[in-house]
Amino acid sequence: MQPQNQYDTGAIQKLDSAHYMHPFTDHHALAERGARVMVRGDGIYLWDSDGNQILDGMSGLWCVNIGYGRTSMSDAVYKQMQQLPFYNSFFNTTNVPAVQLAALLVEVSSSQFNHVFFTGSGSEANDTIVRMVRRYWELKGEGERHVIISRQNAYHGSTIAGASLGGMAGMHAQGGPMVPGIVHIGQPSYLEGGRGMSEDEFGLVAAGWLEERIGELGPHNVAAFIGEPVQGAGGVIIPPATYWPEIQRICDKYGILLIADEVICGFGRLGAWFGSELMGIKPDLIAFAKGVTSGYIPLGGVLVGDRVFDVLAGQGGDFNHGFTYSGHPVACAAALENIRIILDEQLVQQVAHDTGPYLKQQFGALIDHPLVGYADSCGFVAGLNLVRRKAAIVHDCEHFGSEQPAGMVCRGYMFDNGVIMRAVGERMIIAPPLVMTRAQIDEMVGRIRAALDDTLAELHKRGWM
Ligand code: PXG
Repeated sequence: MQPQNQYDTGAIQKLDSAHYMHPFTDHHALAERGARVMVRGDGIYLWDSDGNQILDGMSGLWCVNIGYGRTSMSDAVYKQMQQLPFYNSFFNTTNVPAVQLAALLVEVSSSQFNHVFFTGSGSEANDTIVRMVRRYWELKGEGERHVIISRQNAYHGSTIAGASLGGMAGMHAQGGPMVPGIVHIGQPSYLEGGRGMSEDEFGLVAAGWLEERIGELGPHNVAAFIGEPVQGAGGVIIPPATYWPEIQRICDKYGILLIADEVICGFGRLGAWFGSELMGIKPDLIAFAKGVTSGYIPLGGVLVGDRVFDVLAGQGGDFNHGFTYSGHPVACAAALENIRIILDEQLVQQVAHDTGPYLKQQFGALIDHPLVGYADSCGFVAGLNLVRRKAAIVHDCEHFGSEQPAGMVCRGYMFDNGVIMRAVGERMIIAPPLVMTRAQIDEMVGRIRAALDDTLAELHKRGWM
């Protein structure tokens, strides 16, 4: 344990705001407030430079699946750095960790996957997928099939193709024009679009938007559909059970490639190795990142189904695509150790059969709080909606006004109560480390409840309730 007072927080914050340009950040506001400086992690807890202990309900950024402070991870990385810190996979060369990891990923994924392409991040994985999908149809002699259908409020990354695939209005509004040939349909958000329907009815309606759009575009122009099994950054949007099987049926009907972006949902997050298994679909391509190394070292990639691989590796010659760090030996060594831990500790089964159902029960019980209008979870992602006035039918709940950012107020009280929970508008979301125990779930939910109480008192004081 390090001494708590060795950091000069003010000095670090000053230097931070002088030189460090942060992702997705209003630097004017950051300079005024100063950044929280994280200095240490162990298990499910973080410590900041002022010595505060915080329970990390977000696994870093949806990624530290095995928790912090795993010395076998640092050992694996150290050993690989000493042995061979880098070599590329171009020009007929390979390296042992990359080969072993590709084989292991094939083993833990479903049977259509026999090949893996490595990238450095989830965004690069999705960029790779755009190029793979379009190349696939060129090689099939159907080059006009280039349109990729995605969804509003999806998140697929921050590179130009990632942002274009994503459905975040705020991202499309900046740095355009976006990549052509990408269109968006509505998201399967029951809260947003399901008024007057059961969840299952709404799932079929939302999937039907795909078929409608294919009809408008002409099926011969459509290359693929991409979606996150559960939308993460968009606010943990858990689709009705009927949604994904219907999407699969529609893709099959028109011969369209199905892509699952599992950057968040992969590696046990939903209580299955990949979210697509849980949703009962058989994607042709899977984008992964985050949980593949639990974030200890950056790594991403694409699981390439046989349907696509057989064409790309057929008569077409080189697929002219790749990164310096594709198959980076140190990142692959980290992933191998991370997956060994997930397997040895049976974390996927634990989330599926023990802690996931327990989280559903304990987190779901927050619905009795006067601020909570809706709460749901899937494996180890969960969200609740803050409302001004509750109603028996969720669509009748009264919302806060646009000048009343209740989610941001609540997020502050979460920090003050020692738990990290994210706010997406009025929806408060978590994605805890998969190693979290039942007792730690109780502790987390207790802290969340205390923060909700503080938020309620504050909102009354402000006259927002
Ligand atoms: N796809 C999905 C589904 C993601 O969640 C990416 C792709 C991009 O991965 P990289 O490694 O390039 O960041 C992500 C990343 C948030 C948040 O606010 C979520 C992500 C990234 C940044 C912020 O929840 N997910």
